[in-house]
Amino acid sequence: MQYSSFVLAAAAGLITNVAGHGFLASPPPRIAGDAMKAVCGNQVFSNQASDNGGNIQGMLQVAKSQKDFDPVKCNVFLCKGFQFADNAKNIQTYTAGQVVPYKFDIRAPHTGTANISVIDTATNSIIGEPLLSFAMFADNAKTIPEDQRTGSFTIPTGLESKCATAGSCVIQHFWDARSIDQTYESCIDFQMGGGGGGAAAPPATVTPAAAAAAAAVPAGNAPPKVTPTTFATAKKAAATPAPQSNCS
Ligand SMILES: *[C@@H]1O[C@H](CO)[C@@H](O)[C@H](O)[C@H]1NC(C)=O
Ligand SMILES: [Cu+2]
Repeated sequence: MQYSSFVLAAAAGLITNVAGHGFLASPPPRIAGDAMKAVCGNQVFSNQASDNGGNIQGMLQVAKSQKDFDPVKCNVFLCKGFQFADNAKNIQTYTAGQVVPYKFDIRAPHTGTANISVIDTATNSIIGEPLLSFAMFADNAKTIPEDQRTGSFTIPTGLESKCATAGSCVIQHFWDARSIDQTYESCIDFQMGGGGGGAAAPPATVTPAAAAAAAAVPAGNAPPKVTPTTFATAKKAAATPAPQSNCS
């Protein structure tokens, strides 16, 4: 009897542990907050606020019946819809050539691919090549190699003007576990700072109209555009019910 209640307790422990599968541990990632709640709705917000390791297919499942989910402003295909406005205290300042150590928390392995890339948030497209890319990531049949949890990436050159302002770009860890149809994204908010990283961009000539427009729409708060590929993924995700698994 004692033994079976132990087994039950252990099983219950596993069950409460199931939701979160992966998230960046450092540098401090973009997290859920009120701005996200406003565009993603209460249910999707709660889903991620209680467990930031959840996958975007799960978010879309939750969002389905929710009238307060705005699929454009809450673009789950970019940083899982987490908003720049909630993360002012997490902005990192980088220079070209800087080597940035990171830690990724694989809470439950699911075989897939992953990359770490600089993303233009206005278009949700990768700038240049991925900084790191894993052809096989979090293979649940193997011991996870340490370099999938802990590593570093190098800030490329050429970001000085495009990523000068926080919110314009993010560094996104993107883990796509096709084996289970779950995708995880975590983002680092950053801006390019002065220092040894190449010539600073010359001060731009700003017209009063442009300044007013910029003030009206802070960078990073503009609704991210959804690319055709992400649309295709969205349709597929919406059409395909999440498979039963030990972590749904
Ligand atoms: C890298 O991640 C992006 C999402 O940021 C994804 O769309 C793309 O297919 C990935 N590319 C590679 C080579 O893994
Ligand atoms: Cu999982």
